[in-house]
Amino acid sequence: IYGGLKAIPGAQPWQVSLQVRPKGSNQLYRHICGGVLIKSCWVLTIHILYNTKHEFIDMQVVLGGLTLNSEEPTEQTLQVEEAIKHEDYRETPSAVYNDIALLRLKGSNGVCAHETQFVKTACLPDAPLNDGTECTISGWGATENSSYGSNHLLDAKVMLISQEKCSEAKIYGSVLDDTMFCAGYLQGGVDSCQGDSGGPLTCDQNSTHVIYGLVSWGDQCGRKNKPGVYTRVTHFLDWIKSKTETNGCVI
Ligand code: 4AZ
Repeated sequence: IYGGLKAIPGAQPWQVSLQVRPKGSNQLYRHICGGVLIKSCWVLTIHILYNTKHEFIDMQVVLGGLTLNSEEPTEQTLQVEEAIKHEDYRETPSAVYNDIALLRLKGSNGVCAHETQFVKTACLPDAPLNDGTECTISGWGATENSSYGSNHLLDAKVMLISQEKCSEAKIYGSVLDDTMFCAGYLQGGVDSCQGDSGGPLTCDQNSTHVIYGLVSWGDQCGRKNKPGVYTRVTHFLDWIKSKTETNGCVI
């Protein structure tokens, strides 16, 4: 996150760190991208693992933590049972389309993550929000000071930018489609970046936090006229429901 601040404990309780290590190794798990807890056993994320051979990696998700290099008592670590990719995912040199995936977590009796002050689900949005709405992004990705990312979870406020504005020639031109939207500031500075991918852009809707976007792509980070591009979650509500069977924010 560029232009962010250290997240307050419990402020982003749906934030997931998706971590990998070589299969069967004793290596420490390494954070590769973000995700969002939407049900006790379901995490929403992006395509990041589409090219990974799952037989060669161990994957885990960590919930309820703020720092990557130390274990915190508030953390819950869960294994991934299944990764579901979107059938229409497509990547070109200039954009990523249908950039969404679901992870089903391992648990017992339908319970995986346990709700606490530090671990909660984000609700799915029920309708589009207005351009200019202020929303929140978070993650451990690259910052203006470190391309390696941040050890501490950072968050920042960004504004939803209209599709028309973001499709202007000096911004992203004609590559945008309705599976994505832009958010941030055209003057630059505050943005998501590499390592934040798959993580949340949440907004207030009817006094609840809804997961409105997933960090997807952009032309570098924090640059003037190159805001972050996010997967448009409202475009995928039927897809999400068909894969997870139900739409709710109760664990
Ligand atoms: C990336 O490389 C990436 N500024 C993520 C987000 C943005 C750009 C690049 C948005 O994963």
